[in-house]
Amino acid sequence: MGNVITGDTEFFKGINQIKFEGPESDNPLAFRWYDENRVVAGKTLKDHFRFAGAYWHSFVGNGGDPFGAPTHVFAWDKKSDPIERAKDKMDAAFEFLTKMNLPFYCFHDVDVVDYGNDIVENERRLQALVDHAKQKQAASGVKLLWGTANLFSNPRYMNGASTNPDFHVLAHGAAQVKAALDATIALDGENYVFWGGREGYMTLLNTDMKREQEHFAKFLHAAKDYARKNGFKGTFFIEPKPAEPSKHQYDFDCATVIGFLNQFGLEKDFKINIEVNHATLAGHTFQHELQVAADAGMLGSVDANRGDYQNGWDTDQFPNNLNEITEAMLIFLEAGGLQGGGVNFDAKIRRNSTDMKDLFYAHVGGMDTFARALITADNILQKSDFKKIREERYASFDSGKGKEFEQGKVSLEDLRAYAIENGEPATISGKQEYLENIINRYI
Ligand code: XLS
Ligand code: NI
Ligand code: NI
Repeated sequence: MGNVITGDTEFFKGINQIKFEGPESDNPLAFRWYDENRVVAGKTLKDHFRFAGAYWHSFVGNGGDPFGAPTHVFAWDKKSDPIERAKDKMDAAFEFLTKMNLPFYCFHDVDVVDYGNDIVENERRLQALVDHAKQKQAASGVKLLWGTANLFSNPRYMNGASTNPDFHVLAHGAAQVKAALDATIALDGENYVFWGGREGYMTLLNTDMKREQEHFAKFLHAAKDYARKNGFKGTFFIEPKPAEPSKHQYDFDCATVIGFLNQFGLEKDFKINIEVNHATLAGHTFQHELQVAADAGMLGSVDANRGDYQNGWDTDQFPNNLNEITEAMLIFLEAGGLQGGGVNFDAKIRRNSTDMKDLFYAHVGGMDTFARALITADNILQKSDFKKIREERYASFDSGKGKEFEQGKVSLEDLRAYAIENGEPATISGKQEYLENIINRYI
């Protein structure tokens, strides 16, 4: 555990560093499962997860919604000078991260400091905060998991950034990405994310989809080439989401993104950042998306949150569904974990969660959910017959004609002959309920 780092003011007064106390603890501000030093499947929980706090939800998001004004009024959001205000916010962020024992953080450029419409002035502001962040990182040991540029909030991006029909807007997006990459590199950021909220369309009536996607690829190549030229060794992540704010987003889901990366020669530098609630919006489960990415060798990072069964949008609630996360951790462990990334809490406390402590409860719950799920998944893999049952379903491909088929040695005529020779197949149970019970038994 590192030290708590505060600035001149302590923003989260009366809250000490969150410690592991074990499952018997009644302390709501203690971990019951997340013991960062506990070794599971050969690695500490700290190293498995590389948990990160998300700047935008925790220190910028203010509880405002389309129907009402902000409900979260922050003490670090008071000063009139944008750089001084941003420094207070960063002091608060590092106080929270270190009290929460989060080893990483993630940001968009505009989360760190407010941007106007003057590119050079924006670069100056971001640079000032990079200098401040360097000191904070050095003092605390907290690291930057990934940086990104917000290419969706400013009105100029209403028709997209890299996929905007107007080249002039695309160039503004590029200027912003350049500065965000410079900041990420200066802060030893381990990865860089592209989430294309407006890289898509509202209607095909005014959209040349093929051309826009080609521009998207060119843009990503330019960003990648610039970063590599300037010493960035980390991984680029694409974060899929099917819709919202665009009606249709080009990075719809993992399978779509993998196809795109392969088509445009980006597959060596890019992997995927999977968000739980985006998976469900795409009509998949989180587990499905993890498996698709893992099978392609592209399981890079995770944005942790959860959706709401009643809603068709990104509610970004904190993870607390043990069943869902345990199933996900089975895939995570079998894939050998994440490639370069970590588990970033892209989640926000509710509009009516207005105590300073609520942000801590939220992260305690999320970190404990992942820890408990990973421990459970490891037990399932070690002690139950879960893997054996799955393997046995495919036993007919382990020898004889089945094996030859996998080796590409069997023709369609051979298959017909085999079917005739062996008659009608016996029914074989998939044992779904049995397997579901295993999950609950080990939780
Ligand atoms: C929005 C996305 C966003 C990305 C970063 O739905 O999840 O927060 O993670 O731009
Ligand atoms: Ni996200
Ligand atoms: Ni999201």
